[in-house]
Amino acid sequence: MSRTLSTTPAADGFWMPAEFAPHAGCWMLWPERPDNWREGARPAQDAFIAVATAIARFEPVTIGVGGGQFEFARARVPAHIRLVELSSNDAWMRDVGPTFVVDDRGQRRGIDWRFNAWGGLDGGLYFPWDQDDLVARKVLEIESADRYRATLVNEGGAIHVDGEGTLLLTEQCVLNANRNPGLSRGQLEAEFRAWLGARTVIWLGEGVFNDETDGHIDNLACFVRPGVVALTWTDNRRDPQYRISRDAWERLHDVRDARGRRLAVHKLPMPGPLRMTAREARGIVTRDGAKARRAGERLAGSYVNFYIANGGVVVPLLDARTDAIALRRIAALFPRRKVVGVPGREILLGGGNIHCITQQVPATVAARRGR
Ligand code: KQY
Repeated sequence: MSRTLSTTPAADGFWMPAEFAPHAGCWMLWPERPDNWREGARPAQDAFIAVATAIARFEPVTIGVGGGQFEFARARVPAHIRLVELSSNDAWMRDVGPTFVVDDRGQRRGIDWRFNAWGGLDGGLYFPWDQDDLVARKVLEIESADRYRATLVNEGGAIHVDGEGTLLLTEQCVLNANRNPGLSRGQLEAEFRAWLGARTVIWLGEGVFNDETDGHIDNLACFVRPGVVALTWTDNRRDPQYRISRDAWERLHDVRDARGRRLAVHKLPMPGPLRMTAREARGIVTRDGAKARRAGERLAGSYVNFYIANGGVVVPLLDARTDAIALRRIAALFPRRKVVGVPGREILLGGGNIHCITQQVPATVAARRGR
């Protein structure tokens, strides 16, 4: 059973745990729309299967699949990965799925944010998005978790927390007039305190250059553990990413987190710059109501867009020139987890990466304590 609650998580003693805290599992969606994924989404489906298979080494994975492709997907996805029929407009579970919150009595609930396809009719990426906006609710039904229907437009990729009261956001996305017009920075901070249990909000400026989500934090920077942040970085001062990452670096060095700590910031190399090839662009169907994809367009590739699983980190492989160094640095940041690289280019062509297509279900605090 999943009740819809009219309170907020913080008022009920719930907070969002960090991604690096133990998980009960992971949710994904099946990509199929031909106006976002080339060649009828076949290469993207292979990439999603590789991600799901890598994550399933560490924790149970469920993929939501539209009814029309259920049998086809079942024949291709390994049997130990659960498939459930679930309609959606595209396949970004991070953004359309619930953000789970827990309390210290062993309960788990979910926040169902309002979703507007990254900007609604003012720069959003497709129309309609009605099925996406139902995904979180359906996942919460299947998980038997109570639901908070948020008043805010938000996406899971726009927030990162350390689980100890610190929230990382970008101004470019969260203050964008195409999300919650009329709410000031202060009002948004108060909202996120109520929804996520955050006490300290750290604002970075812009997200990764040319990121079509209006600069999601999950492509730019993330917490590795409390007090430690990974940041996408380039030393090339002529690259537009340099100014963005430099600004983030300075802001991260100026702040204290919710526990009063200074942050240690670790740089991950930026791949590329990567661009969509003519062949890749030709494979995508152009349709009214969906963002057009063009040859030569710069892709917002980033190694920060990884998924932290129980005992593992699943990292997108994006550029043979930088993959090895990125994997080494990530392995050094997570000495107790196995780092697994999975080809990420096909996911990047759709506008995001591994973090964007996954959503963790945290273990409850009681489960973590073995109760
Ligand atoms: O950054 C994410 N969390 C999602 C990327 C969505 C791209 C939509 N085409």
